Amino acid sequence: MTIFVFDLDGTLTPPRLPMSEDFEKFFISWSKDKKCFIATGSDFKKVTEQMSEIAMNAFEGIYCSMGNVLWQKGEIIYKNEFKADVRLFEMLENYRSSTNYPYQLFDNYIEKRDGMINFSVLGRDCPYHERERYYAYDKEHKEREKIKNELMSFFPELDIAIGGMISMDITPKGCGKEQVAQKLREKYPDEKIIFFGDKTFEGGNDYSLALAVLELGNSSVVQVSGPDETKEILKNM
Ligand code: M1P
Repeated sequence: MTIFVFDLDGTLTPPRLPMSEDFEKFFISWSKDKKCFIATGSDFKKVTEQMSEIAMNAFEGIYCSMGNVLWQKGEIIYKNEFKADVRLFEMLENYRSSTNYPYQLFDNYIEKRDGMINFSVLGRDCPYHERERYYAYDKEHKEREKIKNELMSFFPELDIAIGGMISMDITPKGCGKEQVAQKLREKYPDEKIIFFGDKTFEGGNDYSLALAVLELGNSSVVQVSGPDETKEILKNM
């Protein structure tokens, strides 16, 4: 049997938006005789906002917060802790207060999740159009990349992944998405593992997991442009 692993935002759903009804319906029926997992940077609450309970139940397990928590059928199987250095928080506060971003900022800019921190200069409590505005600003000014590079030189023991549109995911080294590959291989020593992600290229937040999956052997990675392409590929499998 093949093990299918899916990133969430940009792969099964548009970023931070619900899975389409059509895709949910298709997926529930397609996955009936298969073993599927999600591997996402988001926490479980966000997954529940983007997917119906029936669709979530189509997955054998949901690795949240970069694989730092595993949910199975509504129960936590394990979770990791991350006690970050106080100087990290000071620097994050400083990036927030000294940003040159010229528009409104929102609350929830340092979100502590199990085993990781999500940091967004803009703040996670922003409406969707503000995400798009920050994303365009960041593309031009590379604010997140600059912050990431600076933080990595101060804290070499950390990993930082710029995954979505407005934020970055901070974890101890080795506790990023890549940890999901080993955990799956322990569970399924002989099965083929296929990972679907929209950012499996260098610099993307699926890259570390894509590399780790390929290193396992008897595995492959599928780069997709979005949920529509994921669905098309699954249809033909
Ligand atoms: O799944 C990709 C990313 O989605 C969100 O990113 P953003 O809010 O920046 O679009 C976050 O949940 C992030 O943790 C996650 O990696």
